[in-house]
Amino acid sequence: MHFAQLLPLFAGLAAAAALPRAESTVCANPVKRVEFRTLDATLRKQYTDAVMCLTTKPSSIGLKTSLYDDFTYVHTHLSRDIHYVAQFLPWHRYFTHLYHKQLQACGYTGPMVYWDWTLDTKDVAGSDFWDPVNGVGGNGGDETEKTNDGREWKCLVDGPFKDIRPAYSNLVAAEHCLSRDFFDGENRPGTMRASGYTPEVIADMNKLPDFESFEFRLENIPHGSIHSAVGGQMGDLGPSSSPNDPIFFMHHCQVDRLWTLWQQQNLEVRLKDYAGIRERLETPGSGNGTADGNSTQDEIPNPRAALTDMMPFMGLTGAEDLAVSAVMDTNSELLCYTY
Ligand SMILES: [Cu+2]
Repeated sequence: MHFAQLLPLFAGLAAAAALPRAESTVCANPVKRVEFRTLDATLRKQYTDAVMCLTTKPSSIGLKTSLYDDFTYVHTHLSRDIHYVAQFLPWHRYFTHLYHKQLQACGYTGPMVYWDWTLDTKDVAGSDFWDPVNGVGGNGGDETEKTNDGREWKCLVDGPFKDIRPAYSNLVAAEHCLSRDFFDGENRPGTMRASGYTPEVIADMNKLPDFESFEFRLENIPHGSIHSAVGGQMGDLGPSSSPNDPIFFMHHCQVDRLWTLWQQQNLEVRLKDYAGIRERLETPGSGNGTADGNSTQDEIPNPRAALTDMMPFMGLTGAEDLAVSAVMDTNSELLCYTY
């Protein structure tokens, strides 16, 4: 074969390498995810009905509790592996995707939905997102329930989810009412920490140049502000049973949307940009000790993340553990959605 004959091949390879996506792995018709409030009344009802349907289905991981509770159970048990580490974004991306699939199995025919909280920052507590009929229901009321892990929950008073009885509180089996407790750290509801997720804050975050700084900002500021502002189960910090509140998934869909939009600014680089801490090691003397018993007071650096890192899902809805690289691109055969 002459060198000249190889040239077109080389040229072809170079062009393929320059494309951010390999043709063969791109999905044909990515589904466009939308803001919850833009669903028409029929789809909105389908969505909330499908959430309720999850509470009537058996566990996918052999528990005595429902499929609904599986999501909380898995999230709580993996809490330390999936928060304040690089995996935070890809793990919750796939978790939300698995949830959407189960909603579909329960009759929901629309796309996964997000709650774009940047639309509500002028008056978060007064937002129509909380509408009892067209929204997700509002704040918890005066009625409370105590669980045997020492918590007291302000029960929801309205909305499509008010009768849900989550089975777990952190790692404890403790059935209780669904709860919210709007709080900004000083006042109830106060501003609901809106300064952490205004359009300006998000625009500023979008300028961050690399995954590690972007992930850190997104997880700690907007994501964390919403969790603590909504309170109740959403405010439940590690080991977190926050998926108890169905709005968890609309919140994480929005977090995933922001990551995707950030990736879209430079697909070629950002579909592969993944870095940060792989796992948070136990500090010596904090309980677990070191595996070899060779306890030392020296700082052990947290191991660094890589695209080949495997994400655990504990068999949730039959899912296998997955490499981070498998979910970097939402426009893939596996995920097949866009925003
Ligand atoms: Cu989480």
